[in-house]
Amino acid sequence: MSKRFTLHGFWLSGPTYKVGLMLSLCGEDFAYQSLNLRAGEHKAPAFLAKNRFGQVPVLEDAEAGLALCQSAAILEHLASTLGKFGGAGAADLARAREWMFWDFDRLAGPIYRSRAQRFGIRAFNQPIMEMYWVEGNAALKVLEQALAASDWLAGAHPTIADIDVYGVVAYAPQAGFDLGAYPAISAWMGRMEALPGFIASDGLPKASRP
Ligand SMILES: N[C@@H](CCC(=O)N[C@@H](CS)C(=O)NCC(=O)O)C(=O)O
Repeated sequence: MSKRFTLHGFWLSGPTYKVGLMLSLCGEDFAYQSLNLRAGEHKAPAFLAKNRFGQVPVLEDAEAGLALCQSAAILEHLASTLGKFGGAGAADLARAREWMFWDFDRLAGPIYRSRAQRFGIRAFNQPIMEMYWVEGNAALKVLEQALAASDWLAGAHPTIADIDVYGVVAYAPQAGFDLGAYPAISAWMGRMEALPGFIASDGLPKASRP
């Protein structure tokens, strides 16, 4: 039987992981379409018809008749359509959205890009890498303070904010950031990893599956 959700992505992609993690935590089995980014499959007309921005991830929701891009927007769609991880009310959801916007504004850039440099995917010069180091640690400090005061980022339970931000922080060690200096973040990661259905950042399928 064909599945409701098809995730298009790449197993090393952090934004793809965020969506895979959300689906898995929601207990949703999903089809997976692996794209070869090196070969430029994400810029081919067939894929651009699904995502005009030419990026992974894309989530197709057959029931809603939608192909969605931008991981945070996808998380919000899943939270509302599945009724999970959207918070206990409008205030939690509003707070969760703040964290997701902050994530791509302050946290994801330094961490994803430092990791890409280490993996040889991007080549930044030394001053840029130093800037990412300063910015990444500044963002981690903000997160550390929030998580020292509260178990979860938005409300009393895990939400899409935690899933979104976890999908960046999980790569911090690969990017060269020492999470040992952030005890509240480390404890929160332990709570995330104990959630039923959790998958690790290397747990995305490496090949397509129906
Ligand atoms: N803000 C987007 C970022 C997506 C993104 O940067 N995807 C990368 C892979 S991790 C990509 O497709 N890069 C190829 C490109 O931008 O051409 C999201 O959260 O979905």
